[in-house]
Amino acid sequence: MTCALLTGITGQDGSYLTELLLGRGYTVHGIVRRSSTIQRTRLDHLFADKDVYNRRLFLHYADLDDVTTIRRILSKTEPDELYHLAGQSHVGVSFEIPETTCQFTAMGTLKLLEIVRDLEKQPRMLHISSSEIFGRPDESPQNERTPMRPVTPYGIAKTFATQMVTFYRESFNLFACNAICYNHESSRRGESFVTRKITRAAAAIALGKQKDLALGSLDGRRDWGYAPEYVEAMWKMLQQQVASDFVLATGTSHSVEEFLAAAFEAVNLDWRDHVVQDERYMRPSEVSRLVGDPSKANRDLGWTAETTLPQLARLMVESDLASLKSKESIADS
Ligand code: GDR
Repeated sequence: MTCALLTGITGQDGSYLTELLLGRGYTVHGIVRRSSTIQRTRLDHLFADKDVYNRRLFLHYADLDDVTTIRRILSKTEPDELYHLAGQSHVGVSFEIPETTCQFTAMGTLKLLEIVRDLEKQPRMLHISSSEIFGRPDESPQNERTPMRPVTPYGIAKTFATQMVTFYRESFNLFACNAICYNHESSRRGESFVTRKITRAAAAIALGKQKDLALGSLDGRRDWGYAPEYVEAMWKMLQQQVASDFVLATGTSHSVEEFLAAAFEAVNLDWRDHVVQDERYMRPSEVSRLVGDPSKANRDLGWTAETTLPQLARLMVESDLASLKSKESIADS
């Protein structure tokens, strides 16, 4: 049975990837941080499944900078594939906590590479990189050869991690690849990211539970795709003969305002009646012209992002409406 180890298993991508791997017959091990209130709701349905939890799905406690424990977990589980998805993933927050961001996102990745380098049985390794490495690029769309010019603490940390992965592949012969992911969203997206914040608010306003939505800049443009499709590409990357980096993107960018319009349209509301601008969500520096060129992934992985922005906004709003309504009915019963 093929065995995979995931860091960041409790996150959006970790949960979708776990479902995909279990569906393909893998044994899945996940590393989780020890804390008093662990957020594992995205995996609850798998924990409840007695044929899965502690039979084919196992959790292990470790912080990303706890080298001894991570080494022990890797030696014990001997995975064939290692998906490194964990890190401080909020760009806006990285301006407030740059040291923590670098500690986990940059140094955490280097520490993992060092452990893998010393292992007798080396797993194939995927690192989730980010479009933030391109920052304010000279060319648009960006591909795997576009120079990295990050402009945020998060982007700088990801650039370090990305270049280390390439370096370990080229110098120490590890099967290690970067999935250079553009924004990918879903109903499991954390509530502080702009898409989910918007879809939750649209649903809550439609149900009369909220009046306004406070946002930062609406001008930013992003290449937004649907997360379950991106984890499929990550898996495909580790099934290739040769380790290589891939841009995973839709190839189309939209503004925050366009996402707002699509989300509010799904509940027949006009976003202009509800959105207020709030300085707190403005960033000291913003990326620009980020849109990915996924041709290499199209060609070599046979992968294409299918879900369009209006479809994405609608499915997220519908999920938020359903979950708010079910909370309402539980409260009423
Ligand atoms: P991003 O996603 O920074 O691209 O990083 P996010 O959803 O946080 O921001 C997208 C754009 O929306 C603007 N914005 C706001 N953003 C947030 N979070 N909250 C607000 O209230 C708000 N108002 C406006 C932002 O300024 C920005 O322009 C995501 C993360 O998942 C990273 O981990 C990942 O690497 C990249 O995508 C690709």
